[in-house]
Amino acid sequence: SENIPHWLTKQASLSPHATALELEDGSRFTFYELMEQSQAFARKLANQGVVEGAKVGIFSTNCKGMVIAIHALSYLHAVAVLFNVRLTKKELAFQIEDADVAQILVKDDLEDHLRDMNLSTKVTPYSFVTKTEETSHQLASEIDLEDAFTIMYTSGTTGNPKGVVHTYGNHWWSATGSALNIGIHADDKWLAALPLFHIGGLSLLLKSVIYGMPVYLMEKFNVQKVHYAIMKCNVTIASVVTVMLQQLVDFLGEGEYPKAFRCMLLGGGPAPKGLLELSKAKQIPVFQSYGMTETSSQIVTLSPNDALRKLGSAGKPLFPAQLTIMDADQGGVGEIVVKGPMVTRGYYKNQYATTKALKEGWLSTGDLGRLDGEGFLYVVERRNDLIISGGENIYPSEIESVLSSMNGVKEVGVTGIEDAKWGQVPAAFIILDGPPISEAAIRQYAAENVAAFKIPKQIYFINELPRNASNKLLRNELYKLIP
Ligand code: S0N
Ligand code: AMP
Ligand code: MG
Ligand code: MG
Ligand code: MG
Repeated sequence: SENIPHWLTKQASLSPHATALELEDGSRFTFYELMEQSQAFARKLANQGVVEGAKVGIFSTNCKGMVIAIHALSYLHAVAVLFNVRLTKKELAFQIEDADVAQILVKDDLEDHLRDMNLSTKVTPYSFVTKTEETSHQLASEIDLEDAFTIMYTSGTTGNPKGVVHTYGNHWWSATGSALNIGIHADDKWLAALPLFHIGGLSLLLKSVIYGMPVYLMEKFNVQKVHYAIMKCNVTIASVVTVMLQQLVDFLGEGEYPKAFRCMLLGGGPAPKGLLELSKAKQIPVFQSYGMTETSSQIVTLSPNDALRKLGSAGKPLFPAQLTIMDADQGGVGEIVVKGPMVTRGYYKNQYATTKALKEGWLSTGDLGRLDGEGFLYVVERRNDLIISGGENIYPSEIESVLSSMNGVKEVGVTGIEDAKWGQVPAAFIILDGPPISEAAIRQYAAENVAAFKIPKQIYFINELPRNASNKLLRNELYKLIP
């Protein structure tokens, strides 16, 4: 084991009066207050039956209660399983079962949503925990960097989603690696408009505790509100996905952000070159990055010094990380393989997937890329035909298998098509083997099975799917079938 002091207790001792959290209503909480409230919540959770090592689900949009719940679980050495609130009942039920979730903490206003799902797992609203009496439970004073802290689900080409396990050490090194690139300034304030249930959001919350830096927490992204936070609330760094940056750039118009705003950390998917050029023209300090749930957020980032010179590159691996391109073709393009202490040790209870992805600490990302002469990474193609819509992942194979299971549907091919707002959206190409089915019926069936952002935006009824000699579906030729 490799123990350090509990990070929130430590920060509350180092900078008790410093602001940890600032909310949209202007309220602020210091590290000392955050520690006290998280510890109290932990003692109440202990009374609610949360034991060491328990997997506790969190179903929540961003709010103070979510922040406290996350820290409270660390005081109990419990593991937080963070759910995407956009999931359908089926998707959620799978993750709950797979992660051995003992109970789910839910933001009060989402409780009905979960109740409607009629899950068999105990569901506890934040306010119910708050009303519980505290036990005199012994809380963790140390963190073991090798212990698991969070689990987040990610899909794959085939089969079911996998629970990516993050240790405390993964988060610690992710925060450290980022600081060694972006730096830590005394006046920093990091804007959280990304959901905390994805790693891009969660990672900045943990940076706050590790750096002693305030987070400006937003319940959900809203272009006016983010613009306001950057212009008026002394935010110096913001994490965004492409669709957010696009809206911000449009909203900024001829204006300019304050000089103190020093980093727009862009991640979660590709960024169109035009958007990067536009951002450059407006002097928005965009830091492109490459990362994934498995790498506990960015693992490659373009530093400010190189940002303009290397537009379109995702940068260089962070200080603690290594990167190589495997089986490169003549143009130097091959699979991106990464290693570092921020890389997950594996998928929850899934040795098969873990062994397949990780070899001696090297993670096969499945993404294709190349390095230029100076070692800058260019991501060329995403893994497994992955579609990224507004920062959310969609695997064509998942939609294909869902739609194929519909009565009267014979075969399905799904591919991403360009979308002005979301970057990409899924389109389905369907062969029927019975009477005609309406598009609405197909969308309805999809809606029962998969999150709304995965429902095909375009549906085409066709007679034949493009396949190669060995009958493999050629997804990148599907677009040719669009009439
Ligand atoms: C873009 C967001 C905010 C859009 O959601 P919004 O506006 O809140 O939508 P709603 O009002 O809830 O719904 C309105 C309609 O829009 C549909 N919809 C919502 N989202 C999507 C979507 N993504 N694609 C398609 N449709 C969508 C709804 O279904 C609804 O439709 P109807 O009315 O028909 O039901 C939201 O999508 C969002 O928050 N996206 C970002 C998610 C995210 O965090 N992605 C990143 C994941 N990856 C990582 O975390 C790893 C990389 C990383 O760590 C990182 C990433 C970014 C920056 C920094 C880092 C880092 O390294 O630190
Ligand atoms: P997630 O685990 O949901 O964050 O998804 C990570 C995936 O997003 C990666 O495996 C890539 O396919 C894609 N991705 C992340 N960063 C970039 C980037 N800079 N350019 C292209 N694709 C990216
Ligand atoms: Mg994912
Ligand atoms: Mg995702
Ligand atoms: Mg089904």
